[in-house]
Amino acid sequence: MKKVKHFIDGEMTASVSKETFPNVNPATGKEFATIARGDAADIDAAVDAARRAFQGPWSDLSKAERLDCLVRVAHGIRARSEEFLKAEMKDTGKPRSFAAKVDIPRGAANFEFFARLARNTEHTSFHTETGDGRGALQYVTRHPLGVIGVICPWNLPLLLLTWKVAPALAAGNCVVVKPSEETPTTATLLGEVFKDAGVPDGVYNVVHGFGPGEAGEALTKHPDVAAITFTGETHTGSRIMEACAPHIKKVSFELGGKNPAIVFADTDFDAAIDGTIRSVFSNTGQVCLCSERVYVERPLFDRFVETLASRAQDLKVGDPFDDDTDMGPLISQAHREKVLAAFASATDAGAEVVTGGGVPDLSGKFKGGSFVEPTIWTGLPEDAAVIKDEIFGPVCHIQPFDEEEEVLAMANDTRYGLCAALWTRDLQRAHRVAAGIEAGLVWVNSWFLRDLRAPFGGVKMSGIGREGGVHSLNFYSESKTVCVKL
Ligand code: NAD
Ligand code: 6OD
Repeated sequence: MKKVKHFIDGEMTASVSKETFPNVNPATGKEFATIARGDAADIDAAVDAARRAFQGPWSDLSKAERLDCLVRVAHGIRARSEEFLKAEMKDTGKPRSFAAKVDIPRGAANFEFFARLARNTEHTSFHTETGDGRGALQYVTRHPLGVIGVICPWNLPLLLLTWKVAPALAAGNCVVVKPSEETPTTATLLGEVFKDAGVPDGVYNVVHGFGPGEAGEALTKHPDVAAITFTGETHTGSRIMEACAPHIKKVSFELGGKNPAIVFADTDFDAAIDGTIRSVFSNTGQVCLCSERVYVERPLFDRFVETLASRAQDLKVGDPFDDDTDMGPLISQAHREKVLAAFASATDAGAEVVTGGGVPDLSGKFKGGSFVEPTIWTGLPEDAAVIKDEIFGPVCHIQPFDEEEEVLAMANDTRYGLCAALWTRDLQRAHRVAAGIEAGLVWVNSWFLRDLRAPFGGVKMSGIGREGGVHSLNFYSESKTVCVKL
């Protein structure tokens, strides 16, 4: 059986302990590879390699040479894009229709984008009056932090990993990545690409394994890791923050969400339906930006619910490798149990199940996959658990509203604050509601439309800090102000 190994100091290596665990295809439930199970000893080796690369070969290169390396990595991903695509589809069960458009192209684009951005960053300077007619010149330089710990989730494995690794390296650091235990393969393939691109050994390291008490926790606690960049669940973020506290490590957190979509009666109906189908069901609802709470102005409510349900029923659920498939499985049986528990909780709380609510009847090898049906509920009170807690599955609840103030209050009544989608033709209202929404990102008449320069991140329990453009480069570096009396 295929073995997925760590990538440490430019070499594919087994765990010091020799322990492994299974890699399961969520579309079939079948194990297809074993994964090295890293612990503190493997993290020590990876951090040591990264520290040596940072103190030597990586920092010895000029900035232009380092950024050229990143461009070669982007080319390397593109040259092997079919291999990356198949690996991502097998690890996650995501359909080709999504992964080929989103995950893999963004993996390459992240490297090119941050290489270009870092090439064009400018230093700031100030002239300060000193009262003696001569003044002082203050200039600000930026410096890498050293070794960065990168901890990633399973929902967009290559996209989110490269979204962190590319700016960290562009700012001059070296990295140790702990991918999700569910999705190890593309992180490892990327090691081969780094090697082929001639990037010095130790600049990019990968240690596989679990979080609590194992590789993930060891990375957060390692004294030579200067900062942790993490995307995942809010609860995990709290654990990581505690682990980072003793060394006052910098943290950047992209966490959970319970995102609202608000549809006003004046909307372009077809656009709102198309957008909401995407924002609820893309990647089987496993995008942190997905809308799990949909609010529809009452005059449009019945028509919207009926049309969205009919479109959800048309989604083709099944084989990720079939070009026509719209929705693959959830990431694992364990996650399916969690989503099915939410389905049960919704019906217990009195939801009307407009469509879905169960497991699709798939035949052959997909019988063992962790599939659920695209699901839509109505009729729940706003304090129902499934309206409060992130489900991370292909499901939404649709609530009617009458007044703008009322819908803003419902949209903001959550501990999360990642994003929102507004659907309206009234741009004055769009600006007003966008201003009132408590979230880091608001899309108007669109969803997941990305400009990599824009700050990305959440408020409240959806995260700390911003990624994107210079915000990423600033997180992965520290400024130094030099004041020269003239
Ligand atoms: P998770 O928090 O369970 O795991 C994420 C990573 O953290 C994994 O690599 C895991 O091994 C590691 N980990 C777990 N416990 C750890 C610990 N104590 N110390 C160190 N590492 C630890 O999240 P997940 O289930 O992989 O991903 C789904 C979650 O991620 C959802 O809540 C989703 O909203 C969130 N997410 C947020 C964003 C965003 O941009 N805000 C993007 C994607 C996913
Ligand atoms: O597009 C991105 O850069 C990004 N960070 C997306 C996050 C999606 C969450 O699942």
